[in-house]
Amino acid sequence: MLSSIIVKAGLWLSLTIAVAAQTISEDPTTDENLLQFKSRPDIFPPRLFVNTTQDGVAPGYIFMAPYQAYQTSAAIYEQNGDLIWYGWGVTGGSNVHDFKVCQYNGTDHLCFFQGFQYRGYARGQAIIMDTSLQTVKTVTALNSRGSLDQHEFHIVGDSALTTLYRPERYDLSAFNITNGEGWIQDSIFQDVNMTTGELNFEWSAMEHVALSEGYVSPNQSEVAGTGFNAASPWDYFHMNSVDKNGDGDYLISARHVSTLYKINGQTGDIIWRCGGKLSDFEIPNGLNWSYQHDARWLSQNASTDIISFFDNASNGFNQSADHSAGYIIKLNHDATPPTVELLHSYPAPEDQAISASQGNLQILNKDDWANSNTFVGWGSQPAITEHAPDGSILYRAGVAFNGQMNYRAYKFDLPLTPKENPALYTYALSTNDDTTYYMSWNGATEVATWRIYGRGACDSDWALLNEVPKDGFETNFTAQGYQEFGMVEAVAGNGTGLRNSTNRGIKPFVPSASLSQSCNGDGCQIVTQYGLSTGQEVVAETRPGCAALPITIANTAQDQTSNGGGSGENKAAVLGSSVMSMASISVLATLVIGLML
Ligand SMILES: *[C@@H]1O[C@H](CO)[C@@H](O)[C@H](O)[C@H]1NC(C)=O
Ligand SMILES: *[C@@H]1O[C@H](CO)[C@@H](O)[C@H](O)[C@H]1NC(C)=O
Ligand SMILES: *[C@@H]1O[C@H](CO)[C@@H](O)[C@H](O)[C@H]1NC(C)=O
Ligand SMILES: *[C@@H]1O[C@H](CO)[C@@H](O)[C@H](O)[C@H]1NC(C)=O
Ligand SMILES: *[C@@H]1O[C@H](CO)[C@@H](O)[C@H](O)[C@H]1NC(C)=O
Ligand SMILES: *[C@@H]1O[C@H](CO)[C@@H](O)[C@H](O)[C@H]1NC(C)=O
Ligand SMILES: *[C@@H]1O[C@H](CO)[C@@H](O)[C@H](O)[C@H]1NC(C)=O
Ligand SMILES: *[C@@H]1O[C@H](CO)[C@@H](O)[C@H](O)[C@H]1NC(C)=O
Ligand SMILES: *[C@@H]1O[C@H](CO)[C@@H](O)[C@H](O)[C@H]1NC(C)=O
Ligand SMILES: *[C@@H]1O[C@H](CO)[C@@H](O)[C@H](O)[C@H]1NC(C)=O
Ligand SMILES: *[C@@H]1O[C@H](CO)[C@@H](O)[C@H](O)[C@H]1NC(C)=O
Ligand SMILES: CC(=O)N[C@H]1CO[C@H](CO)[C@@H](O)[C@@H]1O
Repeated sequence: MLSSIIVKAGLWLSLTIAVAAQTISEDPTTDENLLQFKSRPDIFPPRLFVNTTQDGVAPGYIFMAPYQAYQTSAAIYEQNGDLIWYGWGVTGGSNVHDFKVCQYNGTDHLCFFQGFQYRGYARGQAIIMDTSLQTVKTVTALNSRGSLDQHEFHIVGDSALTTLYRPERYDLSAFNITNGEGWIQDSIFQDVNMTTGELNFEWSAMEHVALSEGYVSPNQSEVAGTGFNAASPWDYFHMNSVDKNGDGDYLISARHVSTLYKINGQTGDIIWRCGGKLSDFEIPNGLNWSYQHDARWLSQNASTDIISFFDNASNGFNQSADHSAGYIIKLNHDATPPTVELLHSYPAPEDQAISASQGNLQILNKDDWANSNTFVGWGSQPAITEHAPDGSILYRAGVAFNGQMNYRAYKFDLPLTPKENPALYTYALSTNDDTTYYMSWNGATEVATWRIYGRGACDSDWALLNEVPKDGFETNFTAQGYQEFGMVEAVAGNGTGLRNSTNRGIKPFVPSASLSQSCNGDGCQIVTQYGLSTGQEVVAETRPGCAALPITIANTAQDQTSNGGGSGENKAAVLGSSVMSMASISVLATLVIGLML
């Protein structure tokens, strides 16, 4: 019995890995779908291809977290596709989902889920970073529930709303599981008070929704589960979003029942169902949705709910419309029976296949949703679009359709100044040649120019060689003559020096006389096989640098006094400069977001 469970789990796991392995590049250095940078050889972020940009696109940066890629993490891009931040290595060693700006402790933060994924669900934790890209808080499962699932991490006021997927033993003999115990995947959400860390509320599908509401039978789809064991429980409900209103009630979306539910925040009772087998609303002919995601209240009172959601319209084997689409619907409770009306739809591009899973709809200006641009993430199709209020497409981009997926995508305008310092790589063909600088600052949004410094020895003063405009994620500059040590300073548009690369200085990579035959002024060829022996003796050579100096930051007094210090973010800051820039950024961020939403 036990061994057969292990064998099944093992087989299932190897299938999952086999599926994933297909999509991962073996050699990222030759993969056109990945970005590469000389100053950050550790990261290979997915390349964002921009296919359409038209007038009327809202300002902001694109937040995604593509997975089934060579590396998987949170990514921020400029609208032109340039990278701003790739979180590989600092977001944790597994998939990231639902990466977005959130409000924590009264200021803008970054929120995401991080965990191990098993087909349609995951096990992990929720993470909050400040605008210096440092983790300040994690949210975990409470009430003996193990770990969180990927589908939701949504902060409303001081409530953190999370989902949990839990295998539970269940008598499934009615479904022909008669040889032993059956298993279902319960869908749970929790509401955690962020101030106290206490559990406000918890709701379980198993306690409120019968198995017969589901459209997906055991083993019927790739994520349904057989119902045979804890590694493959039957996922009859599949909760995928949770929202909360001012009355303390909840709106949830569940994919395998194609239903939106309003849940009483005191008793857990279902107040109404919209869609699915037991809909309390009459749904007009032609308005069919199914397997939907990301249901959000836009406005809500006793007579009317306005709700936005993403209609997958398919789960890969049962389709309710030609295309996936973003929808805004109006529920009218005063009609008898209550009705649903489609107010807006944001359909997928004609030539884009239906999204088989995942996806989301972001109303960019929720206060004026009827006249707002909308931003759509197409889930299993790792594409994004921005739509004008009439639904027409203003912007279209995506990472390569090579097996990568992206659960949710967003657009936000938020200034970021990382705690990490800028990165620099320098190169010279010989010590008689010019020196090329390659500089980047992963996560920085405020850099306009780079100041280039050089010096001949550790005890010399830095000479300012030039100041050049920032050019995408990584800027290069060729300085005249050989620079034994290099340093760069990131400079804001107002001329303020924001941060330096390491003040020890960086020594150039200089090929030896024999190696330099494979190099030119721009660098050396990429190696693909071992060459012939040069006959040289192997020397255990080191490349000594200068000692690190304490970092002193000039002129932060004004900014510190004007903000009074004491923000939660400051705790994470070590350097004076981080304190300065983060405090002022919080203020700026609040202004920018205030204008946008
Ligand atoms: C259970 O088995 C019966 C008889 O073979 C079959 O008709 C029915 O469809 C099965 N039910 C399920 C849920 O597989
Ligand atoms: C969270 O706890 C604080 C402090 O007890 C309380 O003031 C607040 O109302 C709570 N929030 C929620 C959503 O329960
Ligand atoms: C397909 O979806 C429709 C409507 O959502 C439902 O009535 C039908 O039972 C589903 N079919 C299957 C095989 O799941
Ligand atoms: C589950 O579905 C897969 C794919 O259709 C099929 O190969 C497999 O035999 C099914 N498993 C069981 C136990 O019926
Ligand atoms: C809803 O489904 C019906 C039947 O499958 C189809 O004819 C109709 O076009 C669909 N409506 C929409 C809005 O796609
Ligand atoms: C309820 O909301 C709807 C839609 O926003 C609005 O038209 C209506 O006037 C509101 N009703 C009340 C009583 O506030
Ligand atoms: C964008 O264009 C590229 C190259 O033509 C294509 O491979 C890709 O599928 C397109 N992506 C989207 C989201 O349309
Ligand atoms: C200059 O710009 C930076 C980055 O946007 C900002 O943090 C700083 O407050 C500005 N300084 C002045 C004096 O405006
Ligand atoms: C960077 O280093 C230069 C040279 O030492 C110095 O003048 C400048 O103030 C430093 N900039 C910052 C932001 O620390
Ligand atoms: C420097 O950057 C420019 C613009 O991105 C690029 O075209 C050029 O190839 C780069 N030069 C070197 C030496 O890498
Ligand atoms: C929240 O912010 C307040 C005031 O800015 C600060 O005193 C407090 O420490 C912060 N709390 C957390 C948990 O970061
Ligand atoms: C989450 C979800 O239901 N995704 C489905 C959307 O539609 C496509 C295409 O049919 C399916 O493959 C996905 O599984």
